[in-house]
Amino acid sequence: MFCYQCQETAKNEGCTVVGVCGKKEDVAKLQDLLIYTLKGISEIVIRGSLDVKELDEANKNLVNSLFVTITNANFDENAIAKEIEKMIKIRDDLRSRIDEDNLHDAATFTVESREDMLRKGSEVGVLSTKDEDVRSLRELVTYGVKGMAAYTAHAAHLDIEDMDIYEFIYKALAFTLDDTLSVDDLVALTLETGEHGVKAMAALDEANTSTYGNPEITEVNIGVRNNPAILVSGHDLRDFEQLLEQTKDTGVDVYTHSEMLPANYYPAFKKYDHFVGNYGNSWWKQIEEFDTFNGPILFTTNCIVPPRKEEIRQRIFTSGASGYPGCTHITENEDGVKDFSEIIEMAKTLDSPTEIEKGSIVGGFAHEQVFQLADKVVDAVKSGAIKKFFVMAGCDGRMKSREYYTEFAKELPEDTVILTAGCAKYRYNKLNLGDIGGIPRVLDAGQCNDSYSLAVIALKLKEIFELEDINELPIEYNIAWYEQKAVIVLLALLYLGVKDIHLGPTLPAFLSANVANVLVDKFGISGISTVEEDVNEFMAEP
Ligand code: FS2
Ligand code: SF4
Repeated sequence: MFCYQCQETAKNEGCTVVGVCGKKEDVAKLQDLLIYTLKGISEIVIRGSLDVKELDEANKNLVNSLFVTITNANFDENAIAKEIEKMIKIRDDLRSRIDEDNLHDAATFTVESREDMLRKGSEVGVLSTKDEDVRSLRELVTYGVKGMAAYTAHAAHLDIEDMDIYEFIYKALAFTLDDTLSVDDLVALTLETGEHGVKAMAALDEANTSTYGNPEITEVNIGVRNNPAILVSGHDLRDFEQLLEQTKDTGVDVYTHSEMLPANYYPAFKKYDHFVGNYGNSWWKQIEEFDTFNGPILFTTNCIVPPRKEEIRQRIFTSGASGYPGCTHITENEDGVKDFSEIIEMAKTLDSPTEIEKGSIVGGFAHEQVFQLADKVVDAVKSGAIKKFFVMAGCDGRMKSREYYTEFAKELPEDTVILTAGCAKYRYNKLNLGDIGGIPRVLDAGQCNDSYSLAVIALKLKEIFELEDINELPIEYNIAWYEQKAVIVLLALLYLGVKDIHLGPTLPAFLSANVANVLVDKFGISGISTVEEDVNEFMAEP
């Protein structure tokens, strides 16, 4: 196996024996084959000029399959093998509709058995592209597309779809098979990926806010009650809504974990009395926190950490693109409904959560809420009460090096405000950093996809202050990345013209030296240094 798609990749080079995430070799090979199959489908769609509006089944399965391969989403070898079989069937059906010869092997290969799949998977992985720079750009685009696909899948669950996004995904994946493209073509494709990343996040924002209302300032309870309960992790709000509905009047409470925390900010979910609040912290803390939660856990997406104890595994359920061997996977029926009764019945037999924290945290600062505070924010900037904003969106991770972000937040001067989104927030959202004239110093917009809100806020401020360039705003970017959704957020910011982003805790291993140089020269991207040096450097910027 060879995988270097996430920030925790072994030695910041690549996982070759087993993933640091726990991904086993066979799963890695099957994921590689799944991606290869999707590339084959994409070539058929592009070469055959198929109309994506007519490809509903292929579109939805395409984004789901991409999502399955995102870090920590799905560790279930059987589920991935089934996904490959399904996608090969879809591929062959699409191929029969077009009149094209000389298609790429990805569009025509056959496999008869699991051994065949594993053999083929080991031939078509990342290292099958020999040129280091081409490989780097192909993977950068592929990872961006994976993140885009995740957001597109969530939006589609709420019936919002933008055909441009599907069209682009087919094009981008087909291009990764094309040996005639130059490095410049691939750099251009990278920016186009960012452009469509903005569209994907906008579509998901529309889907979430039109269905559940605009997030609003919310004090989220982080303590517990004395009822049996279910913990929900991941990003899918539709699953969350269905679970809340099905747990009504059952005596079972519901809590969010990690990236589901922002569900607390949506008006539509506030009417459920049995929705108690958020339990615990970011994804990698689940090993201890699932232990003390006592009840069942529903993963609607990543990030799953392989459970060490059988007792915990029995309490984990997955849905959508997520999966783990030995855990029950809940599928939806023809009407799009998931039956969570098994989880609810299990919850009733288990203890209520053990308290690990008390009190509350504040969040809900997505674009509409911040616009309502715009006058206050603008006055604070004009008076000098707020000197700078720091966008610290992105992911958290288990490596010690991420303590940097807690220290960085602590060391920032008191006239600065952190704008955050994604699970990166858990590094500083309980520090009690105070407020500036009633504006909290940590403003959480929501999940990683709500980084879109931060971009919308920046564009609004640019308009209010009548600036030519988004980079003239007193906003600095110190982004923490982990998996591929952060890659699409980064590419989206680059597309929007944001310069001088600091990216950490390490730069991606999949950037070759030359590709990294392009990002440095064109966009001023850099890594992180020490907290002290970085705070001083950022504060010295005009
Ligand atoms: Fe965090 Fe994991 Fe949001 Fe990522 S919970 S690293 O999936 O997508 O962010
Ligand atoms: Fe390694 Fe990350 Fe790939 Fe897992 S997802 S195998 S940790 S690079």
